[in-house]
Amino acid sequence: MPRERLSVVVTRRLPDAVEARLKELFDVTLRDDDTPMTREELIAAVQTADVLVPTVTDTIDAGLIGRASEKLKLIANYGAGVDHIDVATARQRGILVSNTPGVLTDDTADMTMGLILAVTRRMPEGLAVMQKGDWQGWAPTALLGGRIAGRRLGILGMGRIGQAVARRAAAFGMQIHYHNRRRLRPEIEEDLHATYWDSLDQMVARMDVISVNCPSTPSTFHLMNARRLKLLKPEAVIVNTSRGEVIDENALTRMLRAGEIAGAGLDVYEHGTDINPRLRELPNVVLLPHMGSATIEGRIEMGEKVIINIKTFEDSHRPPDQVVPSML
Ligand code: 8YV
Repeated sequence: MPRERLSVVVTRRLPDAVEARLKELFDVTLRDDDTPMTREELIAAVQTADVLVPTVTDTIDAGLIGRASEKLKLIANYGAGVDHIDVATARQRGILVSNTPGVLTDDTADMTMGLILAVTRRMPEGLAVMQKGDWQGWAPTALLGGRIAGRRLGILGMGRIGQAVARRAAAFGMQIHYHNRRRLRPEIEEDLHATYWDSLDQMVARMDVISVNCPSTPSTFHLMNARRLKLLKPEAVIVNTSRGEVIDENALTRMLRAGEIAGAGLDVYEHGTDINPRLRELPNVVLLPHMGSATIEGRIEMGEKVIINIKTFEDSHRPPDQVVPSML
Protein backbone atom coordinates (compact mmCIF):
# COMPACT_ATOMS: atom_id res chain seq x y z
CA MET A 1 0.00 0.00 0.00
CA PRO A 2 1.51 3.35 -0.95
CA ARG A 3 1.79 5.54 2.11
CA GLU A 4 -0.37 8.62 2.39
CA ARG A 5 1.25 11.75 1.05
CA LEU A 6 2.20 14.46 3.54
CA SER A 7 -0.12 17.41 3.52
CA VAL A 8 1.91 20.57 2.98
CA VAL A 9 0.57 24.11 3.10
CA VAL A 10 2.65 26.84 1.44
CA THR A 11 1.81 30.37 2.57
CA ARG A 12 3.04 32.35 -0.46
CA ARG A 13 3.36 31.92 -4.22
CA LEU A 14 6.73 30.34 -5.06
CA PRO A 15 8.48 30.07 -8.44
CA ASP A 16 6.60 27.78 -10.86
CA ALA A 17 9.34 25.15 -10.88
CA VAL A 18 9.21 24.88 -7.09
CA GLU A 19 5.43 24.69 -6.95
CA ALA A 20 5.43 22.03 -9.69
CA ARG A 21 7.89 19.85 -7.78
CA LEU A 22 5.97 20.28 -4.53
CA LYS A 23 2.82 19.12 -6.33
CA GLU A 24 4.58 16.01 -7.61
CA LEU A 25 5.82 15.04 -4.18
CA PHE A 26 3.19 16.06 -1.66
CA ASP A 27 -0.47 16.69 -1.10
CA VAL A 28 0.24 20.40 -1.34
CA THR A 29 -2.00 23.42 -0.89
CA LEU A 30 -0.61 26.37 -2.82
CA ARG A 31 -1.57 30.00 -2.55
CA ASP A 32 -3.73 31.47 -5.34
CA ASP A 33 -2.73 35.09 -5.00
CA ASP A 34 0.59 36.55 -3.90
CA THR A 35 -0.49 38.10 -0.64
CA PRO A 36 0.52 37.05 2.85
CA MET A 37 -1.97 34.83 4.65
CA THR A 38 -4.22 36.46 7.22
CA ARG A 39 -4.01 35.26 10.81
CA GLU A 40 -7.21 33.26 10.24
CA GLU A 41 -5.73 31.60 7.16
CA LEU A 42 -2.57 30.76 9.08
CA ILE A 43 -4.61 29.24 11.89
CA ALA A 44 -6.52 27.13 9.38
CA ALA A 45 -3.20 26.08 7.82
CA VAL A 46 -1.62 24.90 11.09
CA GLN A 47 -4.82 23.01 11.91
CA THR A 48 -4.80 20.99 8.71
CA ALA A 49 -1.21 20.55 7.56
CA ASP A 50 1.48 18.04 8.46
CA VAL A 51 4.01 20.56 7.21
CA LEU A 52 3.78 24.36 6.97
CA VAL A 53 6.03 26.24 4.54
CA PRO A 54 6.02 29.88 5.69
CA THR A 55 8.13 32.86 4.69
CA VAL A 56 9.40 35.96 6.41
CA THR A 57 5.97 37.59 5.95
CA ASP A 58 4.27 35.13 8.32
CA THR A 59 4.35 35.53 12.08
CA ILE A 60 4.58 32.05 13.54
CA ASP A 61 4.42 32.97 17.21
CA ALA A 62 3.49 31.02 20.35
CA GLY A 63 -0.18 31.93 19.93
CA LEU A 64 -0.31 30.46 16.44
CA ILE A 65 1.70 27.38 17.39
CA GLY A 66 -0.72 26.90 20.30
CA ARG A 67 -3.57 26.64 17.76
CA ALA A 68 -1.79 23.95 15.70
CA SER A 69 -3.23 20.47 15.55
CA GLU A 70 -1.26 17.43 16.68
CA LYS A 71 -0.71 16.70 12.98
CA LEU A 72 1.66 19.61 12.44
CA LYS A 73 5.14 18.19 12.72
CA LEU A 74 7.40 20.43 10.63
CA ILE A 75 7.69 24.13 9.85
CA ALA A 76 9.92 24.16 6.77
CA ASN A 77 10.70 27.85 6.40
CA TYR A 78 11.31 29.22 2.91
CA GLY A 79 14.19 31.52 3.92
CA ALA A 80 17.27 31.55 6.11
CA GLY A 81 16.20 33.92 8.89
CA VAL A 82 13.78 32.39 11.41
CA ASP A 83 13.17 35.42 13.61
CA HIS A 84 9.48 35.33 12.62
CA ILE A 85 9.13 31.83 14.09
CA ASP A 86 9.02 31.00 17.80
CA VAL A 87 11.45 28.12 17.49
CA ALA A 88 11.52 27.39 21.24
CA THR A 89 7.73 27.03 21.49
CA ALA A 90 7.67 24.88 18.36
CA ARG A 91 10.27 22.61 19.92
CA GLN A 92 8.29 22.31 23.15
CA ARG A 93 5.32 21.20 21.07
CA GLY A 94 7.47 18.64 19.23
CA ILE A 95 7.32 20.58 15.96
CA LEU A 96 10.58 20.69 14.00
CA VAL A 97 11.74 23.87 12.28
CA SER A 98 14.04 24.02 9.26
CA ASN A 99 15.35 26.83 7.07
CA THR A 100 17.26 27.34 3.82
CA PRO A 101 20.78 28.52 4.65
CA GLY A 102 23.61 28.79 2.15
CA VAL A 103 21.67 29.25 -1.07
CA LEU A 104 21.06 32.97 -0.57
CA THR A 105 24.53 33.86 0.72
CA ASP A 106 26.07 35.08 -2.53
CA ASP A 107 23.01 36.97 -3.72
CA THR A 108 22.67 38.80 -0.40
CA ALA A 109 26.40 39.59 -0.33
CA ASP A 110 26.16 40.91 -3.91
CA MET A 111 23.33 43.19 -2.88
CA THR A 112 25.34 44.40 0.11
CA MET A 113 28.12 45.48 -2.24
CA GLY A 114 25.51 47.04 -4.50
CA LEU A 115 24.23 49.14 -1.61
CA ILE A 116 27.73 50.15 -0.50
CA LEU A 117 28.51 51.31 -4.04
CA ALA A 118 25.12 52.91 -4.62
CA VAL A 119 25.44 55.04 -1.49
CA THR A 120 29.12 55.95 -1.71
CA ARG A 121 28.97 56.65 -5.47
CA ARG A 122 25.59 58.41 -5.29
CA MET A 123 23.95 56.28 -7.96
CA PRO A 124 20.32 57.10 -7.06
CA GLU A 125 21.09 60.82 -7.34
CA GLY A 126 22.57 60.20 -10.80
CA LEU A 127 19.54 58.14 -11.77
CA ALA A 128 17.20 60.87 -10.57
CA VAL A 129 18.98 63.47 -12.73
CA MET A 130 18.66 61.22 -15.78
CA GLN A 131 15.04 60.29 -15.14
CA LYS A 132 14.06 63.92 -14.74
CA GLY A 133 15.86 64.80 -18.01
CA ASP A 134 17.98 67.32 -16.09
CA TRP A 135 21.43 66.22 -17.25
CA GLN A 136 23.39 69.11 -18.71
CA GLY A 137 26.43 67.00 -19.62
CA TRP A 138 29.61 66.02 -17.86
CA ALA A 139 31.08 68.37 -15.27
CA PRO A 140 34.31 67.92 -13.30
CA THR A 141 32.71 68.35 -9.90
CA ALA A 142 29.27 66.87 -10.50
CA LEU A 143 28.00 64.16 -8.17
CA LEU A 144 31.34 63.37 -6.63
CA GLY A 145 31.23 60.35 -4.40
CA GLY A 146 33.92 58.59 -2.46
CA ARG A 147 36.31 55.82 -3.52
CA ILE A 148 35.65 52.59 -1.63
CA ALA A 149 39.15 51.14 -2.13
CA GLY A 150 41.17 51.70 1.01
CA ARG A 151 38.12 52.33 3.17
CA ARG A 152 37.54 50.37 6.32
CA LEU A 153 34.55 48.06 6.24
CA GLY A 154 33.23 46.86 9.60
CA ILE A 155 31.09 43.75 9.24
CA LEU A 156 28.67 43.18 12.06
CA GLY A 157 28.01 39.44 12.08
CA MET A 158 30.58 37.24 10.37
CA GLY A 159 28.53 34.20 9.46
CA ARG A 160 28.14 32.90 5.93
CA ILE A 161 26.85 36.16 4.49
CA GLY A 162 29.29 38.36 6.43
CA GLN A 163 32.17 36.28 5.11
CA ALA A 164 30.86 36.46 1.55
CA VAL A 165 30.67 40.25 1.92
CA ALA A 166 34.26 40.26 3.23
CA ARG A 167 35.52 38.39 0.16
CA ARG A 168 33.79 40.75 -2.23
CA ALA A 169 34.80 43.91 -0.37
CA ALA A 170 38.43 42.78 -0.21
CA ALA A 171 38.37 42.39 -4.00
CA PHE A 172 37.22 46.03 -4.17
CA GLY A 173 40.26 47.01 -2.09
CA MET A 174 38.45 47.59 1.18
CA GLN A 175 40.05 46.79 4.52
CA ILE A 176 38.05 44.15 6.34
CA HIS A 177 37.14 44.38 10.01
CA TYR A 178 34.49 42.46 11.88
CA HIS A 179 32.66 41.93 15.13
CA ASN A 180 30.99 38.62 15.87
CA ARG A 181 29.70 36.69 18.86
CA ARG A 182 32.57 34.29 18.36
CA ARG A 183 35.93 35.09 16.87
CA LEU A 184 36.66 33.17 13.66
CA ARG A 185 39.39 30.59 13.51
CA PRO A 186 42.80 32.17 12.73
CA GLU A 187 43.04 30.45 9.33
CA ILE A 188 39.66 31.89 8.28
CA GLU A 189 40.61 35.34 9.53
CA GLU A 190 43.83 35.08 7.58
CA ASP A 191 42.06 33.89 4.46
CA LEU A 192 39.65 36.84 4.67
CA HIS A 193 42.35 39.33 5.72
CA ALA A 194 39.89 40.25 8.46
CA THR A 195 40.67 42.05 11.72
CA TYR A 196 38.55 41.05 14.72
CA TRP A 197 37.17 43.63 17.15
CA ASP A 198 36.03 42.32 20.48
CA SER A 199 34.50 45.71 21.24
CA LEU A 200 31.73 46.67 18.84
CA ASP A 201 31.89 50.26 20.11
CA GLN A 202 35.54 50.57 19.21
CA MET A 203 35.01 49.06 15.78
CA VAL A 204 32.03 51.27 14.99
CA ALA A 205 33.97 54.41 15.91
CA ARG A 206 36.75 53.64 13.45
CA MET A 207 34.95 52.38 10.34
CA ASP A 208 34.08 54.14 7.07
CA VAL A 209 31.36 51.63 6.22
CA ILE A 210 29.35 49.36 8.52
CA SER A 211 27.54 46.36 7.07
CA VAL A 212 24.92 44.65 9.22
CA ASN A 213 24.97 40.91 8.55
CA CYS A 214 23.91 39.35 11.85
CA PRO A 215 20.55 37.63 12.36
CA SER A 216 17.79 39.26 14.37
CA THR A 217 17.66 37.72 17.84
CA PRO A 218 16.81 39.19 21.24
CA SER A 219 20.53 39.89 21.73
CA THR A 220 20.96 41.73 18.42
CA PHE A 221 17.83 43.88 18.81
CA HIS A 222 18.94 47.52 18.40
CA LEU A 223 22.57 46.49 18.51
CA MET A 224 23.01 49.71 16.54
CA ASN A 225 21.10 51.86 19.01
CA ALA A 226 21.22 55.66 19.25
CA ARG A 227 24.25 55.64 21.53
CA ARG A 228 26.25 53.37 19.26
CA LEU A 229 25.18 55.09 16.06
CA LYS A 230 26.56 58.30 17.56
CA LEU A 231 30.00 56.66 17.65
CA LEU A 232 30.06 56.50 13.85
CA LYS A 233 32.30 58.98 12.04
CA PRO A 234 30.27 61.70 10.27
CA GLU A 235 31.67 60.43 6.92
CA ALA A 236 30.57 56.87 7.65
CA VAL A 237 27.94 54.92 5.75
CA ILE A 238 25.82 52.06 7.09
CA VAL A 239 24.19 49.30 5.06
CA ASN A 240 21.76 46.63 6.25
CA THR A 241 20.75 43.55 4.27
CA SER A 242 19.93 41.46 7.35
CA ARG A 243 17.02 42.53 9.54
CA GLY A 244 15.74 46.00 10.33
CA GLU A 245 15.44 45.33 14.06
CA VAL A 246 19.23 45.38 14.45
CA ILE A 247 19.26 49.17 13.87
CA ASP A 248 17.19 51.74 15.77
CA GLU A 249 15.56 53.09 12.60
CA ASN A 250 14.28 56.32 14.16
CA ALA A 251 17.68 57.14 15.67
CA LEU A 252 19.34 56.42 12.32
CA THR A 253 16.84 58.62 10.49
CA ARG A 254 17.45 61.51 12.89
CA MET A 255 21.20 61.25 12.41
CA LEU A 256 20.92 61.08 8.62
CA ARG A 257 18.70 64.16 8.62
CA ALA A 258 21.10 66.02 10.88
CA GLY A 259 24.05 65.09 8.64
CA GLU A 260 25.73 63.24 11.51
CA ILE A 261 26.36 60.25 9.26
CA ALA A 262 27.02 60.36 5.51
CA GLY A 263 24.52 57.84 4.17
CA ALA A 264 22.70 54.56 4.47
CA GLY A 265 21.70 51.67 2.24
CA LEU A 266 18.79 49.68 3.61
CA ASP A 267 17.10 46.56 2.29
CA VAL A 268 15.22 45.80 5.53
CA TYR A 269 13.26 47.87 8.04
CA GLU A 270 12.46 47.74 11.70
CA HIS A 271 8.69 47.66 11.23
CA GLY A 272 8.39 45.81 7.93
CA THR A 273 6.66 47.88 5.28
CA ASP A 274 5.93 50.64 7.79
CA ILE A 275 9.09 52.61 7.01
CA ASN A 276 9.95 55.88 8.70
CA PRO A 277 8.65 58.29 5.99
CA ARG A 278 11.53 60.71 6.57
CA LEU A 279 13.93 58.08 5.25
CA ARG A 280 12.32 58.37 1.84
CA GLU A 281 13.09 62.08 1.61
CA LEU A 282 16.86 61.77 1.98
CA PRO A 283 19.09 61.83 -1.09
CA ASN A 284 21.94 60.03 0.69
CA VAL A 285 19.78 57.03 1.54
CA VAL A 286 19.18 54.10 -0.79
CA LEU A 287 16.11 52.07 0.09
CA LEU A 288 15.34 48.67 -1.39
CA PRO A 289 12.26 46.51 -0.79
CA HIS A 290 13.87 43.49 0.92
CA MET A 291 15.31 42.11 -2.32
CA GLY A 292 18.77 41.04 -1.11
CA SER A 293 18.21 37.40 -2.03
CA ALA A 294 15.79 38.04 -4.88
CA THR A 295 17.31 36.13 -7.78
CA ILE A 296 15.42 33.44 -9.67
CA GLU A 297 18.29 31.02 -9.10
CA GLY A 298 18.26 31.69 -5.37
CA ARG A 299 14.50 31.36 -5.04
CA ILE A 300 14.55 28.00 -6.87
CA GLU A 301 17.40 26.75 -4.70
CA MET A 302 15.51 27.86 -1.60
CA GLY A 303 12.58 25.76 -2.82
CA GLU A 304 14.86 22.79 -3.40
CA LYS A 305 16.15 23.12 0.15
CA VAL A 306 12.61 23.23 1.52
CA ILE A 307 11.77 20.07 -0.46
CA ILE A 308 14.88 18.24 0.79
CA ASN A 309 14.01 19.18 4.36
CA ILE A 310 10.45 17.87 3.98
CA LYS A 311 11.49 14.70 2.15
CA THR A 312 14.14 13.88 4.73
CA PHE A 313 11.62 14.41 7.51
CA GLU A 314 9.14 12.18 5.64
CA ASP A 315 11.79 9.49 5.54
CA SER A 316 12.03 9.72 9.35
CA HIS A 317 15.36 11.52 9.47
CA ARG A 318 16.32 14.89 10.86
CA PRO A 319 15.88 17.59 8.19
CA PRO A 320 19.40 18.66 7.16
CA ASP A 321 18.65 22.30 7.91
CA GLN A 322 16.90 21.82 11.23
CA VAL A 323 17.05 24.91 13.45
CA VAL A 324 17.15 24.41 17.21
CA PRO A 325 16.89 27.15 19.84
CA SER A 326 20.53 26.75 20.90
CA MET A 327 21.64 27.80 17.40
CA LEU A 328 19.95 31.18 17.73
C1 8YV B 1 14.22 35.73 2.13
C2 8YV B 1 15.69 36.61 3.98
O1 8YV B 1 13.89 35.96 0.84
O2 8YV B 1 16.12 34.28 3.99
C3 8YV B 1 16.04 35.32 4.63
O3 8YV B 1 16.27 35.33 5.85
O4 8YV B 1 15.81 37.59 4.58
C4 8YV B 1 15.15 36.79 2.61
O5 8YV B 1 16.16 37.14 1.77
C5 8YV B 1 12.99 35.68 2.98
O6 8YV B 1 13.30 35.53 4.32
C6 8YV B 1 12.07 34.57 2.58
O7 8YV B 1 11.31 34.11 3.64
